[in-house]
Formats: sequence, C-alpha cells, structure tokens
Amino acid sequence: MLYPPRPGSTNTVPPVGLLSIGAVLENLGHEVILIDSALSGLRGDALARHVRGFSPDMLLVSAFSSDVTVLTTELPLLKESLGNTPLLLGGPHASCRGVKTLDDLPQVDTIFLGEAEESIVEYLADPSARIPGVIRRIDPWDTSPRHVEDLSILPIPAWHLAPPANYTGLPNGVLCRKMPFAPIITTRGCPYKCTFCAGFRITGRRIRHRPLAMIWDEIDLLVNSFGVKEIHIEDDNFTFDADYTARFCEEAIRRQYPVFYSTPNGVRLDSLDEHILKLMKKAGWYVIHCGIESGSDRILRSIKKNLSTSGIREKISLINRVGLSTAGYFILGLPGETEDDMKKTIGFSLSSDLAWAHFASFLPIPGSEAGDRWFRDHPDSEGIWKIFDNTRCPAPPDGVSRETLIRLQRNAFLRFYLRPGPMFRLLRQILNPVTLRYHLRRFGNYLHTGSSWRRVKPGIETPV
Ligand code: B12
Ligand code: SF4
Repeated sequence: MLYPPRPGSTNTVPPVGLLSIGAVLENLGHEVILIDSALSGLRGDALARHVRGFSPDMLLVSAFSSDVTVLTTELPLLKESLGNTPLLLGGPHASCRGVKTLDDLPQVDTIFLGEAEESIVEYLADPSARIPGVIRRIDPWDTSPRHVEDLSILPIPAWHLAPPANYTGLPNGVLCRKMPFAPIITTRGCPYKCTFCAGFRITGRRIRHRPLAMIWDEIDLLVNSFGVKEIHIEDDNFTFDADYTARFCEEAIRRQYPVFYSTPNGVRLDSLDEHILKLMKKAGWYVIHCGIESGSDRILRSIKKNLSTSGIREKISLINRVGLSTAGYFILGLPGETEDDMKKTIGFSLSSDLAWAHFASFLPIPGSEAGDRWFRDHPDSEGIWKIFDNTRCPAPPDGVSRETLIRLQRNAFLRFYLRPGPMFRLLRQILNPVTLRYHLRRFGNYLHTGSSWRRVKPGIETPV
C-alpha cells in the first residue's frame, strides 16, 4: 500500500483509511506493507526501487485530488518498475471524480469508489467480476460509491503499519498539545448538503456509528501500545447524535487516560449545547474546531450551510463560557462571493470571540455541488490539480482575480493573528516544546533547501 509523496508539505497524518483496508487484508491472511512516502519523502526512482524490493502482488494507492499531479510523475515509474502488477487506486480522488480518474491517471488499472473494505474483499475473490463501487479500466461500467452499512464488521485499523510516533509533523496547522497523536474515525457520513463539500462521495449521507466498545478497544491500543497522547476524531460530523457523543465523553471521563481529545475536522455549531460542551471539556477537549465558512448570511444561505451569523456568534460565546477555546474555519472565494462578502467574513472573524481562525480558499472538489458546477463552467481546467490546495486559491469566483483572492487570504491571516490575544496564543503554541521541534525542523529545512519540503529519509517500512 502506498501513500503518495507530498512535496512541500510538513504536515503528516497516518493514512487511517489505508490502515482500515490493511487490517481487512491481514485478516484474509495477506502480508501487507505500508509505504508512506508522504512521511519518508521517498519518491522517483528511489521510491520505485523501494516498492519493487517487496515484490508486491498488487499495489494499492490512496490519493486526494491534490495528489494527482505528483502521481502523474510517480505512477509511470512505479508501473515501469512493477510490470504487470495490478495498480489499484482508492480514496478521495477516485471517489469524488469517478470514472474520469482513469483519464487523470492512465497507469491505474482499477479504482475503488467510497468505503472499500467490502469491495476489496470481493475484488480479491474475483478480480474480473463487476463489483459495486469498483471500476476496472478494461470494463469501465457505471457505478456509484459504496458504503459499509454496518461499521461493527470492520476490524480495528492496522496501527502497527503506521506507528503514530513516526508522525512528528503537526497534523492540522499548529493545534496539537501533545504528541504522538492519532486520528480515529468513530462515525462515517453526514446528512447535510453543504455545496462545497464532497465528503458524502466517500462516506455517504447516512451517519453510521462504530460501536463504542470497538472505539475504546482502538483507543486502548493507541494509548497503551503506541503511547498516543492526543486523539483526533476526524469524523465528518462527530456531534450529530448528542446521545452518542455524550456516551463517548462519559466513558472518556470514566477512563481518565492522560490524553487530550480534539475534533480537528470541525463540528457543527448547531449540534452543540452547554451539556455536551461541558462533557467534552471534562473528557479532555481543549478546543472546539467549527466550520463557520462565511461571515455573510447571503453566502451561508447560498452554500446551504444551514447556519446564520447570529446563531454562530451565540455558539462561540457559549463555547467560551464553558471554558473551551474556539477555532473557526472559514472559506474565502466561495462561488458568487464578491470582495465585499470576503471582507465581511474577515470582519466577522475579528469581531467574534474566536481564539483561532483558518482561512481556506474555495476548492472546486469534483463530486460536490459547487465543484461539479465549476468544472462544467470551466471545461479547460487541466492545470487545476497542480494548485489543488486550499492555500493556493485555484478557483476564484467570477469578478475576483486570483491575485486579489491570494491577497485577501494573506490579509485575513495577518489581521487575525496580528492582534495581542491571538498573537500571544500563537506564540505560546509555537513555543510549546512539542511544536517547537516541528517549527525548528521546518525552519532548518527551509534554510537547507529553500522550501519547507522535508528532506528524504529512507523508507521506514519493514515486512510484517
Ligand atoms: C480527516 C480528513 C483530512 C485529514 C486527514 C486525512 C487523512 N490522512 O486521511 C487532513 C487534515 C490531513 C486532511 C487534509 C486535506 N483534506 Co481532507 N478530509 C478529511 C475527512 C474529513 C475524513 C477523511 C477520513 O479519515 N475518512 C475516513 C477513512 C476511513 O476513509 P478514507 O481515508 O477515505 O479511506 C476509505 C476509502 O476512501 C477507501 N480508500 C482509501 N484509499 C484507498 C486505496 C485503495 C487502493 C482502496 C482499495 C481503497 C481506498 O477505503 C477506505 C476505507 O473505507 C474527509 C471527508 C470524508 N468524508 O472523507 C476530508 C476530505 C477527504 N479532505 C478533502 C480535502 C480537500 C483536503 C485537503 C486537500 C485540503 C487542503 N489542504 O487543501 C487536504 C489534503 C490532504 C493531503 N494531501 O495531505 C476533501 C477531498 C477532496 C478530494 N477529492 O481530494 C474531503 C472529501 C473533504 C471535502 N472538503 O469535501 N483531510
Ligand atoms: S461541510 Fe460538514 S456539515 Fe457540511 S456536508 Fe460536509 S461534513 Fe456535512
């Protein structure tokens, strides 16, 4: 299994989806190797030689759309080196883009759409069959993403393939109190229909829960066998079911592990009340990340966020009253936005009591409502994957230039953090011994190579 190299990125996160597939394959008796070249930096001929060294029977690659550009240079080398070894691809890009993935990446033999724990088993049983959620190049039929109905059938992700202590880059910006951290998934799916989001293409619209007993088995393993000190719940919508969230927190309080918990993917503000927030605080949350997206009610309506600016302000105050800090996620350059709308968003971030803020630029994610519209309106969008990152403003709205959007995004960060409170918090976070090491290494890399790209380390994988 391969997690692709990510030049320029200093954030590394264990590939929890591949770990789940890895556990399924191991349960079937297969020997599984995970090569995380986002972590090791290995690429090009060295990566191809490294992969060939294991003489794999098949190569499973997981990719975001932001990985497409790198894969267009890596996959030909891997294909050449591996000959007829089947090359399978799954993850966000394949799930969101569907059959067009086969045009984007001509070396891929088969793609998997959506959650693939069941489809991979069926594929291995008969690689020539038509399986829902699986598209083979030699028989590209029309199928939609597949989802696992009953999450209790899933094994615990194969954490020994990606020990959390190897992941020393900060996961989400600078917000992590203790290392090692581990991302876990407790629920899959989200019923909301935000137009910029394509999560449903991967994990569906129906929320399914993993049994809490299984989640605690996983956390036990992470804490007791891997020394994990911070658990990041990366669900689409962890707080959707208040009863489930409360039971998770009550168990965390009962167990008293010396760990922090956080939900860095963000939770919906309308799902939070005082009772849940107090439980989360007692359980070990220190910050609540939340998707705010815009400070303009007109734009909030147009992106179908189902939140109002006044409701958002109320919830931020509530979170602060409970004694937790709040991190707000905003998107600049949403379709239909004017410069004025974006200024409203920046103004909103400054006037609300947020401790942290992140300003992403709009990404036209294929498969999302707004992304599909963008691709329809921009038939000549070949170069999009090269800048498919929410820091690079690839798709400014009509009437706003890319340069203007980049400037607004930079201004947003500067205006938010160049204030005494946020600046003090940022410095305290950067100077905390856990993150200081990361920033020093990043700065060292910058001095050595002129970029924050991690220097190449040999692969850390050994056969299991
Ligand atoms: C947590 C999360 C992150 C985390 C961690 C990601 C990680 N390492 O897994 C972080 C913060 C790092 C992250 C970053 C980004 N993310 Co994100 N993220 C998510 C989120 C909320 C959940 C992902 C997850 O853990 N899912 C659970 C696991 C179990 O699923 P999974 O990893 O997808 O794997 C399953 C299947 O995809 C499949 N599978 C995966 N790989 C393979 C390979 C093979 C061979 C097979 C057979 C199957 C298979 O089987 C797995 C088990 O069912 C999703 C939303 C969603 N619903 O998926 C967005 C999402 C995937 N992210 C998104 C985006 C845009 C980004 C960024 C590009 C944002 C940016 N900076 O611009 C970055 C890029 C990341 C990178 N290249 O480093 C988009 C993806 C769009 C796309 N087409 O690429 C999503 C869909 C959200 C959205 N806005 O719509 N993300
Ligand atoms: S942005 Fe969040 S709330 Fe909206 S659809 Fe996506 S996961 Fe659900």
